[in-house]
Amino acid sequence: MEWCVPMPKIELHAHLNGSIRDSTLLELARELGEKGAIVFSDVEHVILKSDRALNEVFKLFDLIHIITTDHKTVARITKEVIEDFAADNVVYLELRTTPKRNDSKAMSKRSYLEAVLEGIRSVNSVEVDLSGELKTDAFAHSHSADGLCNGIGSKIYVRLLLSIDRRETAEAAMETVELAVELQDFGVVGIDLCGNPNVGQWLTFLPALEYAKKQGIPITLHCGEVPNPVEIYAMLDFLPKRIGHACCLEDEDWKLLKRLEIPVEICLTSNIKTETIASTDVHHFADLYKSNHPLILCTDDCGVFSTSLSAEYALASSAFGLGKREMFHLAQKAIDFIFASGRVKKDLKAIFASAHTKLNL
Ligand code: 6MZ
Repeated sequence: MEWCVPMPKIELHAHLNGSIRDSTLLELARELGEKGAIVFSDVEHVILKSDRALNEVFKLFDLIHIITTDHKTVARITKEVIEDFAADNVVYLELRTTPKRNDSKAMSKRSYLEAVLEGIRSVNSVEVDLSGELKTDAFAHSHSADGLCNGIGSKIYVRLLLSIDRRETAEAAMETVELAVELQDFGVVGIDLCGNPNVGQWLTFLPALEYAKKQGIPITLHCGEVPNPVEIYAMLDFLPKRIGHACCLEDEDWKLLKRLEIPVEICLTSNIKTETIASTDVHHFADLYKSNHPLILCTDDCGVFSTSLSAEYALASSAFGLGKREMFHLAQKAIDFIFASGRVKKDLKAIFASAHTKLNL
């Protein structure tokens, strides 16, 4: 399905530390091994393995975080991840990451984010639009009409979602939301709640999430990755702008989700590799698509699950019998669910309109 690659695409659910190139992770792990901080031969096979159940994925993230959490590396992986999405013709990327404090590296949540922003600014293989949503910021690359004319591949809009990890405290969650409020001028457009769904309580994060809502920051929640009816109901009742996964909803939850028209970020490969969903044959994509429910195809962790957004489109196309035109329409529909401003939506509509003609659809 080579046609999935040239198609412009929108990525709304991608975790920074889940999207790292294997080659970079191996190189960094080898360096740490040489310094005696880890045993490289113990971690090499863990990095290269791509099928792992949900709980194992979070063990891998603990290892990845040991390898990546210093300022220089955070900037490097951010740059590479953006370059990789741009090379796959992703024209708008909402990249999410958990701001981390790491005292041994003199890292605060704020300095972690500064490193992420530095990584974005250092991308030079493609023009990056990181304009603030409130006013033009000092870090923004110029927004040129040329980028639009050149179309796909020459420019990528990058926005950030700050994630709250379910292992965090209420205070740490609040600190993340405060940073999101403060950094709206620097490309931060939303808040995400993520992490091991078997850890932590929804109520711990509610004050921070309510504060974000009050401040007008859009919120997306990892919802229903494991069966947890009480939490799933509470999450839907909170009225997030989007939810991720929605694998373990019950009949009543589906009804509520559809009535509330909450868009769902669908991560097919992730759900199948983590065994959250047995196969595409029983994946909820089919029912949501048939019901015309808002949904967006996403990668989740393209490094950890060895995928790409084009591969996710190809998989959906073959698994659900959708043709080139339907897939293009699905990609285009995602514009309605991005967290960036109306100006960006307008630009994206122009990019898709021009691609529609060019791709002969
Ligand atoms: C829930 C996930 C996830 O934030 O360090 N993360 N949370 N479900 C998933 N499905 C498989 N995949 C990734 O990126 C890594 C973090 O993203 C979350 C986890 O909290 C993980 O530690 P950052 O850039």
